[in-house]
Formats: sequence, C-alpha cells, structure tokens
Amino acid sequence: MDKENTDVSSKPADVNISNISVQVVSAQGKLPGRRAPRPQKPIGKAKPKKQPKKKAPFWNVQNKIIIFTVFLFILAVTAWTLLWLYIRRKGNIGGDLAEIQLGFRKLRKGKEETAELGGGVVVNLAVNLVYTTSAFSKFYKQSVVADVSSNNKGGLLVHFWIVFVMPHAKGHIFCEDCVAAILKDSIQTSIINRTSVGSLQGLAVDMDSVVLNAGLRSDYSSTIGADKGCSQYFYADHLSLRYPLEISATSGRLMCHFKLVAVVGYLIRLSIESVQIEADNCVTDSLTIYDSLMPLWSTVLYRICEPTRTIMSFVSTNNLMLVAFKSPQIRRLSGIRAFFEVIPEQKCENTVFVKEITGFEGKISSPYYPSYYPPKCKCTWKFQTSLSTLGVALKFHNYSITKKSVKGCDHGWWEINEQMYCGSYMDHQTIFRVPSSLAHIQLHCSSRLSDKPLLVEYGSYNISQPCPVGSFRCSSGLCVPQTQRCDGVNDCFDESDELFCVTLKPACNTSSLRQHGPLVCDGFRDCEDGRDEQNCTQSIPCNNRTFKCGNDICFRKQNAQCDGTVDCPDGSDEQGCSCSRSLSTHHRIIGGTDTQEGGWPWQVSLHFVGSAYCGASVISREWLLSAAHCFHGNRLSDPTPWTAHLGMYVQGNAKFVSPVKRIVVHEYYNSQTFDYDIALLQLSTAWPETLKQLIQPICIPPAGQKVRGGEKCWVTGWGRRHEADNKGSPVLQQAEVELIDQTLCVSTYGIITSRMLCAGVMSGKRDACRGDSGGPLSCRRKSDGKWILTGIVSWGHGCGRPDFPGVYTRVSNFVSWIRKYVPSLS
Ligand code: 4AZ
Repeated sequence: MDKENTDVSSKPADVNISNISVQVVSAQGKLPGRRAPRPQKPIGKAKPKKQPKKKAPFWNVQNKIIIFTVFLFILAVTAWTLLWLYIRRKGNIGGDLAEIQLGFRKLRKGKEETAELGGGVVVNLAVNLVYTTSAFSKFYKQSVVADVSSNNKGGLLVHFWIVFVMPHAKGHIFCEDCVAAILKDSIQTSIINRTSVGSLQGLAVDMDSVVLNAGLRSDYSSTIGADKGCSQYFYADHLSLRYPLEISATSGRLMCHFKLVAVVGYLIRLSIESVQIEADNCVTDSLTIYDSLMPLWSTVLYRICEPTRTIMSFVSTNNLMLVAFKSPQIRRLSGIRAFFEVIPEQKCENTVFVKEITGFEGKISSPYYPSYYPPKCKCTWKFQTSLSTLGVALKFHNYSITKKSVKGCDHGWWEINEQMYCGSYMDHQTIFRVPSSLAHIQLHCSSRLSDKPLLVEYGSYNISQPCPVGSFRCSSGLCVPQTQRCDGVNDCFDESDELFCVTLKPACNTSSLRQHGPLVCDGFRDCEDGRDEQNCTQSIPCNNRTFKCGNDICFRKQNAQCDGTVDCPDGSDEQGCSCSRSLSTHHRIIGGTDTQEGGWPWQVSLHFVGSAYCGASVISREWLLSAAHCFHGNRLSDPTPWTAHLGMYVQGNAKFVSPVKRIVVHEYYNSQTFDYDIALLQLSTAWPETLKQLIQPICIPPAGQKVRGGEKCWVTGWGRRHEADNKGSPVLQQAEVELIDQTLCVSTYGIITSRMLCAGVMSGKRDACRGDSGGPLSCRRKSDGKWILTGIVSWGHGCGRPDFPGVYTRVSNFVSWIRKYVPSLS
C-alpha cells in the first residue's frame, strides 16, 4: 500500500483522481456494477478506514516524476480460447448476441480515501473513450470496475471488465489481441524518459502491467456481484492468524470467488486441506488459484481438477489472491476446506560454507518450502567447500537435473557455474556433483504455474573419488556397495546397478525351497527370495503340472490362475482375469502389415479435433492407457477435443466412439526425456457389453514383471508406414518386433531409463512411427495365452532405422499407478 500523497496535476482528469488515498478496498458498492464485499465474520478484519497521509512527488512536465502509476491489466486471448468461446456461445447463448468479457487493472498512487472510487471512475471513462472511438465500437458495451486495490509496488490496481457484445451469427472475427492493441496504442509513452510509464487520457500507466485475457461470462457475473453465488471478500492483516476458507454443498451448484487481500507489503499463503469435486480435468469442476483479484488465466498459480485430501499450499507474488471454486452440477459432496495466512516475502539468497567432512550436512529448499513455489522466483546459493579437493554434492529429493537442451525447461532451470540444466520431478533421489570447491547455483522458476516444493541436501565429496572405495556409482549419482550390483535388486532406484551384468547365479540369500535343485535358471524358484530365477536370459517353459508366474517363476500348481487364491509371489496368477485371453493367434503371427479386422480388439485410435493423432489400449470398460506425450501442452491436455475410437479397423469406421472425459498424465512425465511417458484416459461413456466380441481389454502385466531380450511381441497402429510419409495408414497395421536387452538399448541410445524398454529388429525393418504413439506393444503370455500390454509406443530415433529400435513405456513399472485410478483392475 502506498501511503504517499501526490500533488494535483493541472490536467482535468488528474484533478478528478488526484485526491486518491490508497485503500485496499472501499466503496465497492458505489462503483458501476461493482459488488460490495460481504462483511466477514471471523475472517480478516474491517478494512482500515483511513491511511496515514504522506507526501509524494506528483506527475508534472518539469520534474518528470510520476505522480501516480497506473497498471492496466489486459489479457491476451489465444486462438484456442477464442474457439472455445465461440463454441460455448453457440451452446449457451440463444439469439444473436454473445458477450466477451475482458479485464484490466490499473494502479496508481493517490492520497484520499476516495482514491479507488475516483481512480475506477476515471479509468472507466478513459477506457470508454478508447473503445467507443475504436474499430470495435459497435461491439463495445461497457467497462466495469470489479476491484481497486493497492499492491506491493506501491500503486493502485484497478481491475476491470470490458464487455463486448458480438452478433456471432455474422461470423465476425473478434480478435482479443486487437482489443489489447487498441488499448496499448492509446497509451502514450514517453520516448525521452524511456520508462515503462505511459499516459492514458492523462493517467500515468505502467505499461509493463498491461495484461488482457478473455473471461467467462460466469466469472464476470460472480466477480462483479451480478451472480448471487458464494463469492466473498476477505481482508487479512494479522500475521499469525489462520483465516479459514470453507464451503460445501451436496446438491445444486457452487460457483464461488474468494478474493483474498493481505496488508500491503505481505503475501498470501493458501493451504488446501481437502477438495471435493468431480474429476474431469477442470472441464466442469475446478479450484483455481489466481495471483490477482481477477480470474485472468495469465495469473493462474495453480488449478486443482480432481478431489484431493493431500495438504498443499500456494503463495502469491503480491498481496492479492483469488480462489475460484466451480462445481456447477453437484451430485455428491462438493466443496473445499482451506485456510490462508499473511506471510512476509522471503529472500532467496544464501552463502553456504560446506565443512570438511564428506557427506550431506544441510538442506536448501525452494522458496516458501514446503509450499509450492511461485512461478516468478529466482534463488541464488553460493557454496564453498573448505578444500580445493572437495566438490559440492547436491542430493535432490524426487527431482533430477540434466543438461539443458535447445528446448525450454518445464520445471525450473538451473544455472550451476555457468552451465544450464533443466529440472524434472521423479520418484527417487538423485545426486548432482559440482567438481569444484566453489559452486554458484541459481534456480529460476520456469513453470507457468506454481510448482512442487523442492528439497535438496548438500555436502562435500572427494572430487577424485566421488563414490567411496568398494561402491558403485549409479546413473542417478547415488553410490551403492559393489556387492549390491547385479543382484537383481534395484538399489540405485534407476536400475543402473542392474545393467551391463553378466548372468550371475548367486546363492540363496534366504532359505532354499528345493532341497537338491541346482540354483540355475531352470524355471523353478529354488530360493525363497527367488534370486535363482532373476536375470535369466532364456525363457524357460513351465511343465504341464506347473503354472508360470509373471516373473517367469513356475509355481507348482497347475490351476493356479484365476482361482481366487494368490499363489505367485507377484500375484500374477490372479491378475487380469477379465482381460483378453484370445487364443486365435494365426492371423497375428503371419507376416504382412495389414491386420485382420478384429485382430487387436484393445487397439484404440485417439482423434484430436476430428483427426487421428495417437493410439491407446482398452484396459477396462471405461479406461484407456496411452502415452503422456500425446497430451502435452495446453490444448492437448484438455479432454474436450478428444474422441476415442474403439473396435476400429479402417480409420473412421469405429464400432464405438466416445468423447474423453478425463486425461490423467503421469505427474513425473518429462517432456525432455520422455521419461514416465504414460497417461490414462477415462471415456465419457463406457463401451457396451454387446460389443465385447469386437472390443476387449488387454491385460496389464504384473507389477515389476521382467521381460527378456528376444521375446517376440507386436506393435500396432494407424501411424506412418515410412518415416518420410506425411500421413498415416488407413488400415490398422501390425509388425512383429523383438524385445531388446536393456543393456544393449542403453548402449545404443544412452538415456534409457528403467521406465522404458526397447523393441524392434536390428535390421530396422519393423518398427512404430509417428501416429502410433500411445498404442500398444502387445506380448502374448505363453503360459495362458493372454495378451499383455508390455509397452506403450513412446519414441525412437526416426522410424525403422537399422540399430535404432523403438522405445516404449515399460508398463510393468506403472501397475500401482494404474490401479490408483482404475481400482476395478485389481
Ligand atoms: C512418433 O513420433 C514416433 N520408431 C513414435 C515411435 C517411434 C518414432 C517416432 C519409434 O510418434
């Protein structure tokens, strides 16, 4: 809050608003169309009546000092939003008219309590003048001040809606960028001053703060108070208080906007305890946290699209936050339980002296840890070890950093001694070593939204010997004892300790089950811990009195499968009992590329805005499994434009088509490396039982199932038949490929994580290609004839190139993740 006085300008417009004091909120009800804040019970406290007056320099030509600063917030609208608005208009608004609402906000200094009212009115007049004399004058309806507040930069923020009424039947092209350009063009900037301060009808405007987004009619109604929903206004100035924020309903609808304003100079931390909503990727239900008082998409801090009971907290970058809760058709319980606090801004700069001992001795974290860190942060740490022989070791928790490529970073970029790295989340620890006694480290928050909190342990290490004698250095940087290498246990968390191993036959660690059996790969589990059957390179058939478990162990019971009792240690005998056990394989095994109709009944074609884009596999009546990279990006992650085509042979002739209700992309998906390239899709309509001859789910492999190099599997899809083709195949194609030993694949590609597996033929003749992504790599289990979804088409170096096999997502690593969303599979 700026408490400085300003002098009166000679310009009439300035005179009108010169006596402005910076009140966080006041007189809402008096502004046109503006909603009066509801009185709050225990939350916050009454807005301060008067602010102490201080003198401030005023704008005049002579001293060129800015008298007041005005931030105009105008939101640019993407083509997609535009398209969406038009679709929505057609659906929701009868007759010829439709509305687009745009918001802007404005900041300025002043001295009197009437400031915001005055500022709002003057801005209103200025905006009116701009648009009534513009090319859009015939569509322009009005500008409506939604809020006026002070911000931490010491100015006054005026939040606006600019309402346009469009006759959509005439097919007018309404260009949001043009709306923004009109306003920006009307703000005069001083070339002499070379500052970002411009002038609009005599108002000083901070050009850097001009943002414009398209808004929704529902947001417009709720934020200006036209919709008598559950919107509330909270002012908080007690640093040690927790202000509760709770709302719930079991029927009807909830469309709430909670405007949170903290005392100037402080930030807001919102902690979410639980959210009850319908999970559909925020298409209907959502909780959106904005870094402003207006629902501007460019200021979104975070969106929650599914119910959660995990505590998470988010921090604003200024003293304002808007929490929008939407649940328009409540069927069960909908609501949120949360609280917010006023917190001081944190500095994120540290110099750390690392002691002589080698090991980890302290922790650093992302700003506002354990809250999600805000999108506009920058942290600096300077590390210094006590000896030139000691480097700085950083142990990242559930995170790793890799050299930055030409692409941008999705989850923070790091500058370490002038080298750039991208960060990504994962499910295990990694160690990064800086081979220097001095490490200058900067974290730049590169995510568009707030990102998960980061915790990093630091310490020193011996530069000439990063891992102690007798230990093995994992790809993740961790050190594990040499004795744990090639023991069949994933000690490194990234399985790098299990690569490049010759088949060892260790003695049983625990007791032996067979009294006199040799401890070799013979298909029999001799050791209680099963280590005698790990790392076998040949598939051993079980005999007719035994059953082969998922990890290729023969269990001594012929009818172990689907008998209601878990016999195999990995539970594989009771898994996938309702998935495809198609035994008619002749039409798949024979060569050629065209499949037979109905040959791959789990194969799905995913269409984006009507065109085939990716593949997927049916795993239940309403769930499909596909690749995360198919849904990467704003437009692709929205389920609305996607349809799933099931029981299809020739493109476009599906037996069943359903819109996609929900897309669940793996939280650790890394768009740089394609690690965790897996996504679940929920159909809007489950496929009917009557189509079960043509549509069948494929079985999910047992968790952690090991596969063998040389095993034959099939890849299918409507993707391109040659790398140089520019369109996919009209008929579903199949190709038989061999699973490739992980060690060999790592030596070909380098970065093959334990979430990936390779398949192809070394000649390169058979492979997947563009358009096949997300589709199945299906392997038939010999023991029971069931088809197992061993892989998901993910990436590769070109298509069908010799020595470059296709890379697939290793589904057996995601069984518990899949079951979390599809419990019916268990
Ligand atoms: C793709 O672009 C793609 N050869 C899929 C698979 C492979 C290469 C590219 C593997 O969707």
